[in-house]
Amino acid sequence: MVSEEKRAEILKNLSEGVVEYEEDRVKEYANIAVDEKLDAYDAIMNGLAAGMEIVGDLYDRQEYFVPEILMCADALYAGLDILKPHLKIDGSTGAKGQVVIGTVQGDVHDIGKNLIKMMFDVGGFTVHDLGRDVPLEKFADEQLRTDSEIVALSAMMTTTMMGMKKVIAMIKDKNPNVAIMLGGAPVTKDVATLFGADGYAENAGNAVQEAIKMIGQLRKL
Ligand code: B12
Repeated sequence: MVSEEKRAEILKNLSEGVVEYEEDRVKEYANIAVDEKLDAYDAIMNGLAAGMEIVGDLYDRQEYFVPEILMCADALYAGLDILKPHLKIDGSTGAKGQVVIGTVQGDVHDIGKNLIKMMFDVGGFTVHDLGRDVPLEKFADEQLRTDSEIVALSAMMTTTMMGMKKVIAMIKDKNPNVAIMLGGAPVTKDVATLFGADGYAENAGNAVQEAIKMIGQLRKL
């Protein structure tokens, strides 16, 4: 077990490494996290993703602009590459099903979506990642093509979030037995319910459990 002091040091350096876009520092501390057997999920969410939250605040305050943010994202991904193979999540035994995932049309934010994708991967799902700025009908087409049980949609802007409602209608129209899950900063549980989604998760931590719950309900029908 890693000491509380060491854990704090690792998380601080991962977070600061992302904020200062220091890829080498992030890689160094991601490796230290692995050597010290710090839980990879803890390192990712409370280190790397926590750093990205600070980056968000700096962007809001106009201290950081697009170039800085992209360099911060590179640092985050460098850490993810090292930590992902060590990630273990509850119930990660055996295949769970298939999920189509993507960020909706007009929206290029994909850092959060990629974290969710990673959780599904590690959780034993087969993931069909459509990427970002995905034309709305493509979600319905890909669901039909792959016969996936779940479609997971991400949106980071209030404007693009509205596209989710259209996707839900399109998919339910073609195949009502698909569980649709929403997420992203502007999305709330109320929005998800209002749009007719089957599930919602605020972050990567509960996304897979929520998905497993949705599949269970689907199979009962
Ligand atoms: C990084 C970033 C960018 C990067 C994106 C890089 C990339 N490849 O993703 C760049 C610089 C390209 C960018 C561009 C723009 N951005 Co921007 N961006 C951000 C920023 C700073 C951080 C987002 C982020 O990555 N967070 C870290 C991740 C880990 O968190 P997350 O995305 O929230 O994901 C978590 C949860 O939401 C959830 N989740 C996410 N998706 C899903 C999906 C499912 C199914 C589930 C279950 C859960 C889930 O789980 C994730 C992990 O826990 C936010 C500010 C903020 N505070 O959010 C603005 C922000 C989202 N951007 C914004 C804007 C306006 C823009 C631009 C229009 C700016 C411009 N004027 O050019 C453009 C838009 C371009 C476009 N058409 O999409 C606004 C949106 C405002 C709004 N409410 O509509 C924000 C909120 C900033 C602000 N306060 O103004 N941006």
